[in-house]
Amino acid sequence: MKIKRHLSSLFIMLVLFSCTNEKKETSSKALKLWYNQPADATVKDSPDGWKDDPEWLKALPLGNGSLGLMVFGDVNKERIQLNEESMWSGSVDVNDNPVAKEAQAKIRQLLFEGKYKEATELTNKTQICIGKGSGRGNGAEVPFGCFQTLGDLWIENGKNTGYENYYRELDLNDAVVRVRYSQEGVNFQREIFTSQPDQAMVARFTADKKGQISFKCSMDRPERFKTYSENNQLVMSGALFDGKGGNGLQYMARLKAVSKNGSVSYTDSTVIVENADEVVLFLTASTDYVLSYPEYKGRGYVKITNENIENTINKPYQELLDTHKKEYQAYFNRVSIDLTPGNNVNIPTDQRVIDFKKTKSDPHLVELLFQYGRYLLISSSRPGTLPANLQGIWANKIQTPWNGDYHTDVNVEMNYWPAEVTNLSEMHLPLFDLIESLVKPGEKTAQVQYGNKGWVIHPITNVWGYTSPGEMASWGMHTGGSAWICSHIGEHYLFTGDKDFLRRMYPVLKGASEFYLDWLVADPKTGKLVSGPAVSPENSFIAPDGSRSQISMGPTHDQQVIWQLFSDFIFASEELELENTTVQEVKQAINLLAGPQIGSDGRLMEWAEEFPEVEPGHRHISHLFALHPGRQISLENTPELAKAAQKSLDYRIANGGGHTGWSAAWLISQYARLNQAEKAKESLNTVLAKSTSPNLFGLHPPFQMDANFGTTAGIAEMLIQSHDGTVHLLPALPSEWPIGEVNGLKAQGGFEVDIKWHNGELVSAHILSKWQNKVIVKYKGAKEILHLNTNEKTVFEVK
Ligand code: FUC
Repeated sequence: MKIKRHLSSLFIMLVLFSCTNEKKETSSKALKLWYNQPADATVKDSPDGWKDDPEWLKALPLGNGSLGLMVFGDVNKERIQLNEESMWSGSVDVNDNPVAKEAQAKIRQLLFEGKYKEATELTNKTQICIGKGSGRGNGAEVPFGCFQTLGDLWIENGKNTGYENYYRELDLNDAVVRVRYSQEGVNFQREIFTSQPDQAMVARFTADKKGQISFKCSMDRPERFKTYSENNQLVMSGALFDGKGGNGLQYMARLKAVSKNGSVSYTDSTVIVENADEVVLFLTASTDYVLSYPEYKGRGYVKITNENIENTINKPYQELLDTHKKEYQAYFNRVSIDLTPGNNVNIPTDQRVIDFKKTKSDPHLVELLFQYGRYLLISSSRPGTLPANLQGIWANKIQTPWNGDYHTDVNVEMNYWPAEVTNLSEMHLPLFDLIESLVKPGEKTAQVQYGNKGWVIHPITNVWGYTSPGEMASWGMHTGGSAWICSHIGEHYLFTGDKDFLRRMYPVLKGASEFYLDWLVADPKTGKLVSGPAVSPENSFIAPDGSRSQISMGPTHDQQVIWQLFSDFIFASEELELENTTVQEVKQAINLLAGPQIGSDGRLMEWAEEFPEVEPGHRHISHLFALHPGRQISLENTPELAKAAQKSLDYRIANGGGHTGWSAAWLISQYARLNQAEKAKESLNTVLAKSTSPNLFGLHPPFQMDANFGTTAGIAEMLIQSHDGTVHLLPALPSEWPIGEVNGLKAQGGFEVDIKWHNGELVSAHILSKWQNKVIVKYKGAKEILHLNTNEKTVFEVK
C-alpha cells in the first residue's frame, strides 16, 4: 500500500474541488423525499394509541431539536401535526421497592440452586417497582406518563375544488418541506421549516397571482386544551394529566400570520387570512418543563413563546430561511455519500419503497435512508434539548406506544449509534444531559432498592427521573441499563478527545461503577463475579425445573455491559490521571468478572448455563452487545468468540430473528463487525422491505425511530470501523455497491475519513487528524501505521 502526504494546499484544493463538483452533478432530487400526492389530512387518526395511522406515515417530519412538525401537504385542508419534545403527561413518583434488598440474598441462593420458579415468583413479589410503573407501556394516565402530541394546526382554504400538478418534497439538504399545486388557474407554493436559531416554525404561502391567498387556521388537540386570541396571536394552552388526579405539565403554542396585502384577523379559535399576495405563518411552542431533579419544572414558557414569536415575525423571510439553513447545514453537510450510478431518483419515494420489496435493490434509496437517519437525529436532538425518544420527537397520539419513552435495553442507545461515526457528535450531547440527570434519582434507587452505593437505572426511563425496575420482572429486571447507557460516554470521548467532557462525566462513570461493585457477587460454582437477579433483555428460557423463566445469575449481556463500563472507567481514570479506591477495586473486579462463554453447539451462550430457548428467533440479541456496539469481542482480538457470535446470529435469523425494524437494523452492524458484507446487506434489505413507511419512518411496527438510526449506523459500520484499535476501511462492502465514495465519516482517535472505491476495491482514503496523531489503517487484512499532524490530511492509496 502506498502512502502520500500532500502538503501543498493546491493539491488538496484540487482533490477537494474534484470531489465537490462531481457531487453537484448528480440530480437535484438526490437527497429529497418526494411525492405526487399529499398525505390525506381528512382521514381521522385511529383512537388506538398502538395503531399506526397510514396517512400520518406519509406526512413529512421537520424538527429543530425540540419543536417537531409532521406536514401532510394537503390542499384544501392542510394538517401540520405539532410536537414539543417535553409534552409529557405524568409527574415525579416514588417507585423504588423498599422490600427488595431483604429478599435479594434469598433469590440469589434459589437461582444458584437452580430453583428458577421460586426465584422468579419471589422476584416478581419483591424486586419489581411499587406503583404502576410504566402502565405496561400505556402510561398516559399513570404517574410514569407518556410523550404526547402537542396538537394540530389546521389550514383550510374553504374550497372543495380539485387541483393538479401536485408535488411535495422534504429536502434533506436544507431541512425544508415544499408543496406546490395548481388550482383554479393559480399556481400555489408552500415552504415550511423549523428554525433552531429562531425557535419557531416558519411557513410561507405564495401564489403566482395577487390576492389569491385566503385561509382559516385553527389549533386543537384530542384533550386538555383551550384556545384564545391575545395581541394578534392565536394561543393554545393547557395542562396535561399528572397521573395522580391533578394537573401536571403546562404548555403553550402561539400562532401568528403576517401577510403581504389582504387582511389578517384573529378570533378565540381562528386566524383568518383574506386575499393576501403572500402569507407567512409563525408558530412557537414551549412548556414549563426543565430536565432537573427533583422538580422538573420552572421554565417561563409563556414569556419564551411570546418573545420567540414577536422576535421572529419582524425578520425578513429570506433572512430566517438563510439563518436556518446555515445552522442546519453546519451539521448535515459534514458527510456525503454516493453509492450509485444515480438512478431511480425520478420515481416518487413511496413508490420506490414499494418497488424495493420486489427488487431488493436500489442503492440510491440506501443513500437516502443513510442521510435521512442523520437528518432525523439533527432534527430531534440538538445541544440543550431532550434526547430523541422512541419516536424521535414525533407522535400524533395521547397514548404513544411504550409511552414514547427512553428504553435503555437497546432503543435509546441505538438512537445514538450514528452520532459519532456520521460526524454529529453535538447531537449526542442531550443523551449525556439525560444520563447526568438520572444520577440523583438513580442513587435513591440503588440505596432503597438494593442498599448499594452509586446509581442505577433499569430498562425504562422518562422525563420525570424514573430509575426503578419495571412493573414485571420478565423485562423490568434489566439491571444492565446504567452500564449500557454509560458506554456512550467512552464512545463520545474516543471520537472527540474532549477532556472537559470526560472530566464532567467522570463522577457519572464512577457512581455507576460503584453500584456494580456492590451488586456483583461470586458464583459459588466458578468464583467468578456475576450480576443478578437479572434478565437478558426481555428474553426467556426453559429452566431445568421446566419453568419458563427470565431471571438468572450472570446473564451474558449484564456481564458484557459491566465489563465495558469498568474498562471505560479505568481508561477515563488514566486519561484524566485520577487515582481513587473505586478504580482500584474496579481493576480487580474486571478480571474476576464471568466472561462470554461458547456453548456445546458453538454458539455464544446468552445465559451462564445452556438453557433451551423459548423463542430462538427473539428480537433482542443482547448477548452480542460485546461484538456491537461493544468491543470485548472482535474478529481482530477474539476470533474464537467472534466465530461463536456469528453462529448465534445465523441461528437467530434462521429462527425468524430480526423481525422488528430495530432488530433487523442491529443485525446490519453485527454482520458488518464480522466483515460479512452480503449478510449485512441482507439485513439492510429486510429493514427497507419490511420495516419502512412511505415517509421512510422505521417500523417496529408500530412506528419506532430507532430502526432509522440503527440503519444509518449500520451502513456506516459497513464502510468504516474503528472499535478494535485500527481504522478499518471498507470492512463490509457488498457487491451491490461496486463504485462509490463517502466523505466525512469519523473514526475513534478523532480521524475524519473520506473513502473512494472502484470495482469493489479501495482506490484511496483521505485521513484528517483532528486529535490523535498515530493511526493504524487496515484494509483487507493489511495494516499500515500512519503518523499524522493535527489538521493535516494524508492520502492513503492502494497501489
Ligand atoms: C423493548 C423492545 C420492544 C420495543 C420496546 C420499545 O421493549 O423489546 O421490541 O422496541 O422496547
